[in-house]
Amino acid sequence: PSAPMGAAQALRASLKSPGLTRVMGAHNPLSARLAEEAGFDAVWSSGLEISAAAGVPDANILALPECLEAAAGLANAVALPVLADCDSGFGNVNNVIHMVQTYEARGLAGVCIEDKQFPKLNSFVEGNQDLAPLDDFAGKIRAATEMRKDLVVVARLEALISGKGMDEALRRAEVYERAGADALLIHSKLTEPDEVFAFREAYDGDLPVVVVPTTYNQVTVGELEERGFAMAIYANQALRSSLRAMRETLSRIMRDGTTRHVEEELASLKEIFDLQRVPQMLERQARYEELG
Ligand code: SPV
Ligand code: MG
Repeated sequence: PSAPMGAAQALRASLKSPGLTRVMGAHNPLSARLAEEAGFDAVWSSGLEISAAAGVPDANILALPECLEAAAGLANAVALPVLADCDSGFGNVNNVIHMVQTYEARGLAGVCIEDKQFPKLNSFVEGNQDLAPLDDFAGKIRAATEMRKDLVVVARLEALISGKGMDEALRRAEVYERAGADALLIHSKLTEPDEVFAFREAYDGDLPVVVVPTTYNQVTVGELEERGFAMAIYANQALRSSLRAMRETLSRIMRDGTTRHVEEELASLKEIFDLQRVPQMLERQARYEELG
């Protein structure tokens, strides 16, 4: 029997395979396990989700060690490959080299870096969305791909977010491909998928193309496959659904003065215990205590 495929190899194979790779955003091991249980192909260690869970803006307020700890926690909890959102690489090319080495050592399958300045600001927040100089970012991609062993390196294009337009996105795509990127992520904040479709159509390189359909939420897996995309990242829907559910439950408890009316909408304690792997723990305990 051959050795089990490493996380990076699994992600690479999935990017290259026909059909759309479906990736779910997570911010903690519990949510990563829910993504695995639901049947997603991979997990996205979302900067937005991890920052939001920490109660801080998605603006490089959390530093590399905190992002790495969160991402490694996801990778530890699931058998799925984890693609880590690494913002603009935590600084300059030196930070990117350290990033690649530490993320790879902790079992991440891939890293994604975006061509914005450090500190970055979440793409959907009004404010400074300026691009990094092309050469600086190409240098980061080159450094990342030369310093990694197997880690997948995704180059994320923010030209459409920053208002620099399609030509700039295409020009940069070509440069990042030459710098060794394994995949391109084209980001858009439009409410229709037209501009990511136009990018996919006009880009004639060889790299798989990744999308994050957050604002153009009507797009389907079938359409994305038909257009030739390799991967879709559902970056924040799990966090947003839990937020809504928690808010409603909490206000109901305040209003009713009892938890009786919310009880039947809640996950059971058994569901929690199962996600914590309590049955496995008890089984192991019984086995080893018997041996001892
Ligand atoms: C994230 O999930 O942190 C992302 C995707 O980078 S977005 O929030 O759309 O920028
Ligand atoms: Mg992010």
